[in-house]
Amino acid sequence: MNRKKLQKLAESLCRTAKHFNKIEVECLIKLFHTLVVEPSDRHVVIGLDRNMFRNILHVTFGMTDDMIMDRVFRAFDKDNDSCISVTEWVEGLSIFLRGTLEERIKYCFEVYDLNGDGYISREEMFHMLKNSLLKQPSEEDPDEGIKDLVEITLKKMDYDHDGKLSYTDFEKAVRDENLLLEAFGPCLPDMKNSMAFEMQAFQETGDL
Ligand SMILES: [Ca+2]
Ligand SMILES: [Ca+2]
Repeated sequence: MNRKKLQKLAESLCRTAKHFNKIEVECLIKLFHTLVVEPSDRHVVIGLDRNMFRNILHVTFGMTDDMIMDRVFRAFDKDNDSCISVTEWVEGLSIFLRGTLEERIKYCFEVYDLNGDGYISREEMFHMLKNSLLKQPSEEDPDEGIKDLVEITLKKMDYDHDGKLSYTDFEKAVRDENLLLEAFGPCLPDMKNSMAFEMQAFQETGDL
C-alpha cells in the first residue's frame, strides 16, 4: 500500500474508530497488513480469517475460551463475511481497547447473545458459565451448581422478570455494578495485555 493510499484510508477510519488518532490508525493498518497473508487469487477478500484472528486473541490477549473467541470474531466481523477487513479491524479495536462503558456494554452483550436473537437466555447463560467454570474441578454435580448460578444471575440482572436478559436489563445491571460487564466470561483484554499490544502496535509512532 503506498503512502497516499494509507493516509487516505487512515483519515477516513479516524472518523469511525473514534478512540484512535490518525497516526495510531496508520499503525494499525500497517499491522493488519503484516498479519494478513496476501492471497494469491486476486478475487479473494483480504482479511483475517477466524483462525488467524483467534490466534491473535489467544497469543496477544491471553484468551483461552473457544466459544468466547468465536463470538469476539463475530462481534468484529460486522458484515458477517467470515473475514475481518481492515475497517472491521480498526473499528473493532477502537472499542476492544479503548471503548467507553456504553460501547463495551454493547460489545459484551453482542458476544454473550450467542444466537444473536437480542436476548441472553437461560440456556446461553448456562452454556457460558459452564464453559468458564469447568476449568475448576468440583466434587458435586457441576450442572446443579451452574443452574443455581444462572438463577442467582437472573435475580440480579433480569429487571423485567421475563426469564432472559434483554439489552436494557444487561445495561442497567452493568451500570449499577460494573463488574457484571464480563459476567459470562472474559471477552475484553486486561490492562496489561492491552498496554503491551498498544506499545507494540504504536512503537513506530516516533518514526512517522
Ligand atoms: Ca467482515
Ligand atoms: Ca440469545
